[in-house]
Amino acid sequence: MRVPLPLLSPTRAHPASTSGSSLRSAQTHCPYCALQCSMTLTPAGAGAEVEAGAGGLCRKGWTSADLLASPRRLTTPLVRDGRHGRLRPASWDEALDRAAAGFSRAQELRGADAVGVFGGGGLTNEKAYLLGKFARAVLRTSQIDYNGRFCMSSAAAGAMRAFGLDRGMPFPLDDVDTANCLLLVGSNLAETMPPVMQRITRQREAGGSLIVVDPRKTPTAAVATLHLQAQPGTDLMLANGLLFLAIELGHVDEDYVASRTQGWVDVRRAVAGCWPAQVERVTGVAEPALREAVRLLAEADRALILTARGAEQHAHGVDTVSSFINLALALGLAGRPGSGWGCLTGQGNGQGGREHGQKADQLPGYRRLDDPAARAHVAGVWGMDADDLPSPGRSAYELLDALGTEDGPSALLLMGSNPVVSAPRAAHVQSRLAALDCLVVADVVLSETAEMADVVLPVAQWAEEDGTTTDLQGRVLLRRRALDPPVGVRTDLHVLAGLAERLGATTAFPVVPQEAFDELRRASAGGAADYAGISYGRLAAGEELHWPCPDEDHPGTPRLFLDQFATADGRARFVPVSQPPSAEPVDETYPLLLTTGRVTAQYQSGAQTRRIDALASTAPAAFVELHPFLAQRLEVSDGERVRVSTRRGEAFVRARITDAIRPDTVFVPFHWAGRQRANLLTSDALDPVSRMPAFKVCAARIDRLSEAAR
Ligand SMILES: Nc1nc2c(c(=O)[nH]1)N[C@H]1C(S)=C(S)[C@@H](COP(=O)(O)OP(=O)(O)OC[C@H]3O[C@@H](n4cnc5c(=O)[nH]c(N)nc54)[C@H](O)[C@@H]3O)O[C@H]1N2
Ligand SMILES: Nc1nc2c(c(=O)[nH]1)N[C@H]1C(S)=C(S)[C@@H](COP(=O)(O)OP(=O)(O)OC[C@H]3O[C@@H](n4cnc5c(=O)[nH]c(N)nc54)[C@H](O)[C@@H]3O)O[C@H]1N2
Ligand code: SF4
Ligand SMILES: [Mo]
Repeated sequence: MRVPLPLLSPTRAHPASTSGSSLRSAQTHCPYCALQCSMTLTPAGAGAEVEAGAGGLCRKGWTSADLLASPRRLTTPLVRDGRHGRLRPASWDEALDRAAAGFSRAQELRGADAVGVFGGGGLTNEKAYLLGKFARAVLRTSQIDYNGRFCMSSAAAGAMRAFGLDRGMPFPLDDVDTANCLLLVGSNLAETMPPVMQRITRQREAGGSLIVVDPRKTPTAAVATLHLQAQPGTDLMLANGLLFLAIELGHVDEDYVASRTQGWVDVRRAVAGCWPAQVERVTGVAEPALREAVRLLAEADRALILTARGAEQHAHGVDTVSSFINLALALGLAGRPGSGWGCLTGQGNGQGGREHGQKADQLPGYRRLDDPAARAHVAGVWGMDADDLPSPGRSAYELLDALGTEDGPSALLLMGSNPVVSAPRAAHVQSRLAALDCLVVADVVLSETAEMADVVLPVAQWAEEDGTTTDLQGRVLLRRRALDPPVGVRTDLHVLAGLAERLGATTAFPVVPQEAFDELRRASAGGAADYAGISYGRLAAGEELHWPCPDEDHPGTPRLFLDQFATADGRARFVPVSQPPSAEPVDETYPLLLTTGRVTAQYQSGAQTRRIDALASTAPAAFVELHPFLAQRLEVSDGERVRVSTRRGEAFVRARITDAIRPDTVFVPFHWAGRQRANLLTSDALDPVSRMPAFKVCAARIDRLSEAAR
């Protein structure tokens, strides 16, 4: 039974958003991707100057400070009067009161699950942890998930079932430099993590080979030893075909398979039909290239197989990940220093953000919400009864899809995502958001999703607050505050504390990041992702700490699985998988394969990077890449505006003709809003295990527009 929430008092004192001026040079990390490049930030004028750390920066990192003093950021809360009123400036008290009242009303009418929470993998560990705590301990709702479901979930599920643990790279990034063979599957590192290309240059100069699997000849594929230009959605067949050849050519590491794994016989049987000719027919990759790939992998002393979103964002993404892990296990790579399988985590805190309780089925420390011991531990830290913790809820897309329906949430708190642009089947998601009685968005800018909100809360940016992130290799990093947020802006921690107080929370919501982190350490202690031994003090002193790190004397764990895997018997699990039929086959009406992804100068939904002039001028608009043969058949010329349509809807973008793409495939980047949105087109087919949407392939068509509309 839910206890009615207390009435709200209209005004109350609040901690100020700034605590006196403290301008100083600070060591920090880039706000964007999971590489978390280091930088020094020095306050200058109203903003700050960026100096690159040793690894360098891409142009998003160089320009990241431009949004700090930008007039395009939010500096005052906004509220909407009535359903159809306009957003108008409001005080923090009015905005937080409105938000809390909206949540209380929804729960009084329809119970705890009437309020949903949607988080993001860009949030610091402290924020992700407290957002999960807010959902479970204050709202007591089961309806929380986050955008990492769109990003990391298939790789995470694949790693869990093979190794019993999910840390994107179970080895240090430095291993890339020394790999004799590097297989990149569906990763365009040259555009999505440009500084890593320096490592690949070193790797190549030392005689290493690079194999890239991508339907496009990306800048990454362009420097490869071998580019396998497979059809989108066929990576699983490709991996099984490589394993078939590895068996045929005698490259299986039998000793390793016998001593460190389980389930080999079933996998060997599962790939028995994956003859090169069959693989070529499905993937489009010719037999000699398959043989060459196996040779390069098998002859390497140290070989790495890394998957990214191209392989994972499919309706069978988990099985695809399993197929590459199977290959890595058969070759004896996983858990051997310098070799292995890993996934290239994407968002700034894509790793930490998936460990501390934003996920529908999860408690901090990568614990499971359905595990009684985990519930008891975390409830103890939160000072509540374990029976009062909710059960697992809906996954991200299913949560968005349920908003405003009979049994879905009627109110939503959204922090760190812009689903109007980034969710699959975006027009439908937009209509679900519009059906809410109360949408509360905390953001640094008025994103397309914030524009729809009833309450908008303007929050501080990375350089204006302390916090930790966990990078793609599982290393925890400290971002130090360099400058004060503008007047009128508060931190996400203040937002959560302000809402928790208004909703009568009986458990603490620290607003000092270090205190939040210390609580997270206790909550994660003993869990898979154990942060107990990691402290602000150790990080500030320059220690390189990878989780698990169970106590303050522990050096952290840069390499996992050296002696055993995290399964009950210490052995890795082979999982037999086979290529399923396409979730959406092409037909006469939709004869092309549409895939989506990224460009260097824009980040994600573009909410931040479209507001940075230097980036917006480099990459001002969406486009569709099409092969010259296709362009000729459609009589489309370069630069012409065309209509791209799928069973979900249509988008209008300019044609970019390039022979870097397969003739049967077209590519649209997803960073833009309105009618240029790639996600007006994408399908909501979900992976049955991870609930990852199939962003990377659906059936599409391209049409010319009337002359006047081009
Ligand atoms: N510039 C920039 N960098 C970013 C980001 C950004 O938005 N902009 N976002 C960050 C985040 S959150 C993430 S998750 C990472 C993503 O990093 P990546 O995974 O490298 O990025 P994507 O462009 O989504 O996809 C990579 C490649 O997959 C290919 N691909 C498409 N379909 C398939 C397929 O079926 N199989 C295979 N093998 N390949 C396919 C595409 O052609 C594309 O080149 O980037 C991070 N870095
Ligand atoms: N078609 C297609 N769609 C995709 C993908 C694809 O490849 N193709 N990739 C998917 C992937 S991998 C991802 S990760 C998602 C990402 O897509 P989104 O979840 O939309 O990610 P962002 O654009 O980074 O959104 C972050 C929002 O939070 C705000 N923000 C930034 N920092 C903070 C903060 O500290 N606090 C708060 N409160 N707000 C903050 C930003 O201004 C922005 O509005 O997109 C997915 N969508
Ligand atoms: S590679 Fe990623 S972390 Fe590094 S500067 Fe670019 S966006 Fe920032
Ligand atoms: Mo991502």
